[in-house]
Amino acid sequence: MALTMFKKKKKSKKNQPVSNQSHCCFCSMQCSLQLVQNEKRSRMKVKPSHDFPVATGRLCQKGLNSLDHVEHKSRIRKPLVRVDGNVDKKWSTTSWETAFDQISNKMKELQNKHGKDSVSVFGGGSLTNEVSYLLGKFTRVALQSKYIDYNGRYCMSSAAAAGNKAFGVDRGLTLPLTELENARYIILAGTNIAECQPTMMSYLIAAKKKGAVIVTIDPRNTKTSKLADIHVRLQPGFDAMFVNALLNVIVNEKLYDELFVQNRTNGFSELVETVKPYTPDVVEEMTGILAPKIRTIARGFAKAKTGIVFTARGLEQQINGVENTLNYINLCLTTGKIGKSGCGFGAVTGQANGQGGREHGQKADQLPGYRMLEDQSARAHVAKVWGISPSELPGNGVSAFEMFEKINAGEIKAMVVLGSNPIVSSPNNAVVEQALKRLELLVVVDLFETETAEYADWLLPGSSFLEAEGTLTNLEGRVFHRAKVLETPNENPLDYEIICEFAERLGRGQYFQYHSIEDIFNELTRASAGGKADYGGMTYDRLKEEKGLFWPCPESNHPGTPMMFNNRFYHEDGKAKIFAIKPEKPAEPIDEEYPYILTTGRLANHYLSGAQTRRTEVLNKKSPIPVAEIHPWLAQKMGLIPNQKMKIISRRGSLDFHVKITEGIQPKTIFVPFHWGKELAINRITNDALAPISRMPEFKICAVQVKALD
Ligand SMILES: Nc1nc2c(c(=O)[nH]1)N[C@H]1C(S)=C(S)[C@@H](COP(=O)(O)OP(=O)(O)OC[C@H]3O[C@@H](n4cnc5c(=O)[nH]c(N)nc54)[C@H](O)[C@@H]3O)O[C@H]1N2
Ligand SMILES: Nc1nc2c(c(=O)[nH]1)N[C@H]1C(S)=C(S)[C@@H](COP(=O)(O)OP(=O)(O)OC[C@H]3O[C@@H](n4cnc5c(=O)[nH]c(N)nc54)[C@H](O)[C@@H]3O)O[C@H]1N2
Ligand code: SF4
Ligand SMILES: [Mo]
Repeated sequence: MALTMFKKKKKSKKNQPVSNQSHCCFCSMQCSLQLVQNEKRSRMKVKPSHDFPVATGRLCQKGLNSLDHVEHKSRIRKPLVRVDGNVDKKWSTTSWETAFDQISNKMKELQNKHGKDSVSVFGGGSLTNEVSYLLGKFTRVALQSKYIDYNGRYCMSSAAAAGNKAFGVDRGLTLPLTELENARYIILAGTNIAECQPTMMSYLIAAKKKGAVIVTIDPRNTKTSKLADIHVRLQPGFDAMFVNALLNVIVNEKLYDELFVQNRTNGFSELVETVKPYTPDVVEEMTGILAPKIRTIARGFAKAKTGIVFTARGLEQQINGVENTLNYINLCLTTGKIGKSGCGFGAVTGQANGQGGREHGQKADQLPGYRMLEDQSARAHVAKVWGISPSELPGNGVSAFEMFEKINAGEIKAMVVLGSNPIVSSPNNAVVEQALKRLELLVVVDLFETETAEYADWLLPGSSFLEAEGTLTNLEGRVFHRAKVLETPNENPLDYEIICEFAERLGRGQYFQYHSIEDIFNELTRASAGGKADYGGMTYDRLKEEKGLFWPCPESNHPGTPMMFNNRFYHEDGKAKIFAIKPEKPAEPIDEEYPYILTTGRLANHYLSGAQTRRTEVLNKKSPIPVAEIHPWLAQKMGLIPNQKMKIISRRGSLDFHVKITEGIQPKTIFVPFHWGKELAINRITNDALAPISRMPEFKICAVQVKALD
């Protein structure tokens, strides 16, 4: 059988606009970069660019080195299949034709035997809007399966749930970054911007120069907290209680904005009751955070003319992450600091397209434009755009981690992983390992043989950010166009072409007739039109000319919406909801047997599962292995001396680490970065307890024992 779709298109591809302008593939800042010829070595080189309004002319070290992994010798350049069905874990190269044929036949065979839902898809937040959208459509229309979810579940799901509950919509930042310098008080909770969105620091520095007070809240002294006027070093898991103390002061001292509360919110009276017991003195007793410090922050924020609160994964990746986030939102809602210049709330999105990736149907319960899969009118709208009957659309699937549980339960037999490395990034990853081994068909589409791909039956070459044109949505909600700069190695098909080809082979090609990536975007805008994340008024031409547009942008003459909630929130009555939060314990509180708290997170030099940055020499040299950060008090208690290794033991297993002893961490807390695989993967021992609403795993808290090693 001849290759159906992409071959044809390859031939008709003419005058593809060539650009040397792109955007970094790593974090949600999406800084612009340019590829220039390096005269000495006749190689290309990355330089900052002035082609984008955000962080103009700036790149951090990850961006500057982002070409390295693209050109890396270990890039997968041809489709690979296991020799003799995986016995020795050896690969052999094969043709695309064979790969498409054999994989789609296996999918059909499994679906005939076990039902449509036996084949699943696991996507990612680095993918363009178009590929994210297409993965959702592919799962529901070509596979006709309900099982799709993606790595953003591990990332933004608690923030998304909180945004939806409080505001009626989830847009990470409710304001553009340029508003930071208009803020006079900035609270940064569980967000290490200096390492995770480094080029945002210039906005914070500008705010500080104009007189803003900056408060950071983190169990560690971070590179971000260096910029802070006040740093609150709390034990992981105590955010909700700490914020209740702030709200207690705001209520008791009548520092709230009465008019705003009355006209634009519901739920204030419950909050007043709930925060009553959490006086600064009581909370000092329970958390060690001094009462005067609590009062200073509460008064400072409430009385400031303008103020902004940002949160990130520190307090979101917990089983109480939704509630933690809601409480920080309460600071903005009670003081009227939202919907006007210099004010707002932001959950700082993480991945390159972490924002767009969660809007267009990669989530188990969502359709494009944030429509809900089980809402009848949403189904009708999207089915019409897709040319199918609403009854053909499957219902809700399950969250990312739960898909692995479904594999272990025998319900899911096959998985396509495109844009994630879940054995490194999922909690309690023994569950994932068991699942990957159990799958009858695992297809990984990636640039590299990742730790996850080691379990795959098929490994197909994925396209890098420099090769794939498309749109992405940055942390502000700004949708922009990223041009193609390089061809894929061996003229391999792009991710979207691979997906379309599978659809064709599954007999559903009629629904995937695109001539370019722009075609997919145009369909996405129609599918999202009328939804909350409305891209209806966007076109490639507009995105290119206007250097991006903020959603919602419903009409072709609509200017986009940089600042949210100026006049109304997204709930039916136009008001925001204040949720009174009673602080709850983590899934695994510390006890006598497991007396310390393990928390996990990031380093400036590595990105997520490390698939890309561990292959980037300059970065990997700086951070070659994970090092556990501990307080001198804990080191002394263990009898640990510098250069000695330690063992960290959780209820799920144990791992050995080199140690960094630092005053800059809450004494009972241990911090370990998660960018490594196998015996260096901290996710071997993290807790897979999931938040009830968002299904977010508790990456940030688990109880551990520690031991100094000889
Ligand atoms: N260099 C680099 N940059 C990245 C990434 C990367 O891997 N590397 N990943 C990107 C992605 S996908 C994401 S989601 C973002 C994540 O960005 P962040 O959320 O900022 O990163 P983390 O290091 O996971 O966590 C932030 C902080 O939370 C603190 N913390 C832990 N427990 C608690 C708690 O209970 N309460 C509070 N208040 N703080 C706590 C940690 O000490 C840590 O400093 O970064 C993005 N940018
Ligand atoms: N313990 C602990 N675990 C965590 C977290 C934590 O704080 N602590 N944070 C969680 C968070 S916030 C996140 S976002 C997850 C992320 O975790 P992962 O999903 O594992 O993240 P990545 O390493 O970005 O994996 C992306 C993979 O896709 C490939 N890739 C990149 N771009 C493309 C593309 O365009 N096409 C194709 N085909 N492939 C591509 C890369 O090579 C890489 O292998 O980790 C989560 N896990
Ligand atoms: S700040 Fe983020 S987007 Fe910008 S260069 Fe660094 S990693 Fe890339
Ligand atoms: Mo993330």
